[in-house]
Amino acid sequence: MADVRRNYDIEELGRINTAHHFQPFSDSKAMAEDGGARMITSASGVYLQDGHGNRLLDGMAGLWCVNIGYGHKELAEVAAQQMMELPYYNTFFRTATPPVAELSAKVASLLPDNFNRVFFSNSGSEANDSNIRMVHHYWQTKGQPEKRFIISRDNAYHGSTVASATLGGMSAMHKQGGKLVPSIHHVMEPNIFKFGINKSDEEVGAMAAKALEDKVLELGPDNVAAFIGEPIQGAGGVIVPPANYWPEIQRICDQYDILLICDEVICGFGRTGNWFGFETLGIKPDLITMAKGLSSGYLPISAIAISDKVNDVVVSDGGEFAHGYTYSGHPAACAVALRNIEIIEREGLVEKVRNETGPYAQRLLKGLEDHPLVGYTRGVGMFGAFELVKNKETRERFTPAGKVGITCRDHIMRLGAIIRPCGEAMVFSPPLTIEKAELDELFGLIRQALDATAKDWGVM
Ligand code: PXG
Repeated sequence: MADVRRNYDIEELGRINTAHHFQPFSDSKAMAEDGGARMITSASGVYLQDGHGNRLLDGMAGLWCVNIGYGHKELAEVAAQQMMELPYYNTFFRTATPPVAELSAKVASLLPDNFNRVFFSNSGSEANDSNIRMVHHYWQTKGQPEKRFIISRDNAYHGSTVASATLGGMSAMHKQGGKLVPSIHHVMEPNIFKFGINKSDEEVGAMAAKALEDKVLELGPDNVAAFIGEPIQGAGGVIVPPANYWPEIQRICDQYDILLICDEVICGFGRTGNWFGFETLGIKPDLITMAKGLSSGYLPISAIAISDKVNDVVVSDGGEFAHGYTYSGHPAACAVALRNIEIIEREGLVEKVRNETGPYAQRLLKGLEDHPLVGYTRGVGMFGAFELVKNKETRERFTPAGKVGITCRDHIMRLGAIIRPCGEAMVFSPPLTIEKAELDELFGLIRQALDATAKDWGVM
């Protein structure tokens, strides 16, 4: 376990954090009343250390991103080396740097042969904004500017900027002014648990795919530019779609000449047991969003990968793409991402998840189905979810909505691990380096947390 490296005054830090830090996705008032934020001070492998000396098994890999686990010193070393040699130079106006060139080629080498070009941003949200810009650039260059609508799904998460929050399907975000781009439309998600009462998985898959086709016909196929989806929705609750869903979506996109964007921000870089979720789900995207596992979160960087189909149009006839960020292809972030990919390769993490620890984790997850609170489990590779229910037969939920998930989260934190509620679905997504013994520990704690939650809610 990592030492606490600095002699922090945790109480004082907590006080100034509460006073001055406006935290993302947090209710500052409620947090202050509950004693403020938990300070995480160091980490190693799959374990975090907090300011009060507690050790926590990080069942979420940070925010679904620390794929190689914590404490890889060589990433700090390549960042330091790059920052001493060249801390910054931009990639606008025909300049580049060695790390951005190398990372572009490396990312392209991980993708199917029809992907040969990569554009860089700094977060998943920005990358999705870039995808929207790219889609419009493509159809305008092709002389079909009326193809302008982008279709996404309810309960999708694609980011937090104005455009990416609109693209997402999170109603809480939309309610706070996060639905301002009028050309973005949403259709139902392929959620078996939510829509599958008295229906087969295939019926849910067919119904959700038909929702896309209906929307395309309603908007007019000549007006629809793109469809975006995570192969498996992450923040929505690790929604593993029915097997017939993506083949139908692919058919619809092909038939109506609609670009298909796979948001691989969570699924990418080994999470599903392949380098990318589109491989696991058998999807042929035209554009790909990546972030998180691209650098395992050690530095911020994201990318969109551009298929030859899109590239050939925008590069041959599109002229200058009037889009980019000051830090697109930041040299230190690129150097770190490059080494991160090398570590994933060197440690065989994709194969480990596919063949060894992924199936093991999924067996442990399935094993929770005998618990009175667990109404359904789902997962692939090294992530998954279990649904908390009051009644397993009817799938009746506890009321008020969302509260039982918080109880379960609080119990597991108290016991020494982090997993996260997405409403009533508890999700886990640990570093891909997690070992079987650590998975045993995680699921042991989950079971204890479930028992404690059941007691609190009067079930056991
Ligand atoms: N696409 C997907 C699929 C994501 O999961 C983004 C885009 C946006 O990435 P940035 O780097 O802009 O955050 C994400 C991010 C959660 C949670 O609570 C999930 C994300 C971010 C923050 C919280 O599950 N996913």
